[in-house]
Amino acid sequence: MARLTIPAEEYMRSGHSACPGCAATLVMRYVLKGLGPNAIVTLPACCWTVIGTPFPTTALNVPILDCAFEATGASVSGLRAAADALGLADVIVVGFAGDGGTADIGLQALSGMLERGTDALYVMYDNEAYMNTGVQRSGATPLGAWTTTTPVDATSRGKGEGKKDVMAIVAAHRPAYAATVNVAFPEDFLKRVEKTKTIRGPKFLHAFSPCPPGWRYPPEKTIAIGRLATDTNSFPLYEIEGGKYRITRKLGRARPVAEYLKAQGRFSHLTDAEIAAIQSEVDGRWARLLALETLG
Ligand SMILES: Cc1ncc(C[n+]2csc(CCOP(=O)(O)OP(=O)(O)O)c2C)c(N)n1
Repeated sequence: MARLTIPAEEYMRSGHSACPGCAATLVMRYVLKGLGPNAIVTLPACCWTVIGTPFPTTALNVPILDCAFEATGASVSGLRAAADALGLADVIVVGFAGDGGTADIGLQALSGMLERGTDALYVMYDNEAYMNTGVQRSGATPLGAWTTTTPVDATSRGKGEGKKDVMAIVAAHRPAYAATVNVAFPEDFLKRVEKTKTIRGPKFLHAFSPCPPGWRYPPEKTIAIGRLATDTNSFPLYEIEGGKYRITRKLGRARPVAEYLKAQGRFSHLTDAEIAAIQSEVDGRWARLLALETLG
């Protein structure tokens, strides 16, 4: 199989204010590498506004528009309309938001953008909690995870609910393209980004984004944790194009989910029985994904 050449150009500057080991910086770096210099990024309140735009500096070599927490999808549609009105057909509008700003408070705006058929890319970088404000649970926080609002104490065992299936919600809008990507697999990531450039209409990337302080693991383990997420089927890589599902990284045999969970402090309280329940939930999701791929 032909290997992809990763573009040498950088649109993210080396100076920024992310935590060490922050995968969200790699998500932005790979997205912009794949899109090139014509991107305009709109960001809501999230870690990335702090990482990228501490006044009066910027960490990006492309324009950035900050928007309200709930408004990314609307901001994307507005920027596309403005670019079209100015005859700037080459501009690539990118909405870039966290899981809280996408799966929870920004869901309505995202739905509107998808339903209107806005020709743009929306990227949800998923660190599985509201990290910027101190690790509060979001709809995308997985079952059993410790957060500051789902503590581990006499009355609580971490988050009691499962992770919201944002890809399924997006797929229900029948977008032009949607895919999951993971910073631990940069070539696959770049292929998905490059593909979005060839497709008109609304595109969505669900980007897995490990977070050392929020997930409680050492910063140098970000890529290893990212690999484990996909290699245990906790975060499978797949795309949906024209309604057809295709798994983009298929494993002979997945590793046990326990390996992924035990690498992170946020899951350190889980018993063997709780881990077995999470394994069976992961197995069920994987079987459903295989069935969706078979449906074609
Ligand atoms: C309407 C509104 N409510 C709350 C906030 C406070 N706030 C700013 S960022 C943030 C968390 C964002 O979480 P997420 O979207 O998951 O991104 P992350 O911080 O994890 O990168 C919150 C609650 C806000 N700015 N606006």
